[in-house]
Amino acid sequence: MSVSKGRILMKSTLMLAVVTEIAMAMAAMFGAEHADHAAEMTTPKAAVAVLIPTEGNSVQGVIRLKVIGESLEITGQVSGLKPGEHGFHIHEFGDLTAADGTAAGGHYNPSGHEHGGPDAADHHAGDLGNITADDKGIATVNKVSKDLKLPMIMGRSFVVHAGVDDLKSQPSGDAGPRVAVGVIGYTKEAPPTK
Ligand SMILES: [Cu+2]
Ligand SMILES: [Zn+2]
Repeated sequence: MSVSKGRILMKSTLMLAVVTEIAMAMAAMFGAEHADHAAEMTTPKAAVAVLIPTEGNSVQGVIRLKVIGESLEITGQVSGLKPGEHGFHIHEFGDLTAADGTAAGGHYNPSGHEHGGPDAADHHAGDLGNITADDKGIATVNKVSKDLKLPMIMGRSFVVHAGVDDLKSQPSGDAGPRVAVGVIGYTKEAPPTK
């Protein structure tokens, strides 16, 4: 190898080292930026679920979730119901592939409690009790949960039942078939509800 060729080789090796260092520094910068974005994505402030009827039903609605301090506000409207009370829960999966809504799984219950009313000492995190439909079949939802944190339930689902949740039968309050289901998804800040 000639002297000049050796120099060029050394120079280019040096260049490569410098370029590599710059690339690594940039990657670290972008990496940090991505990490920030990831943190943003995992701390949602608002969410929405569009309820669609299960097979043979015409129940539908929109439920909005909004973080207010340490609580989670759950508001919305559900229509197409039989007048009276209907079990209303967050179920484990955001899977709507079954026509009868059963792919949504059981009540969201991360801490292994028994089923109960939302104010009972022992209840599933997803137990929201009942919603009440008026004589037009419309239920206005207005609940506040102190146990549920929005990041825990993103991608899970709301389920509305044909019957009343008795707040005590195991494992799900004997609320009957599922008449509507909706997956909880990210949204912009929810509009004012009051
Ligand atoms: Cu349910
Ligand atoms: Zn339950």
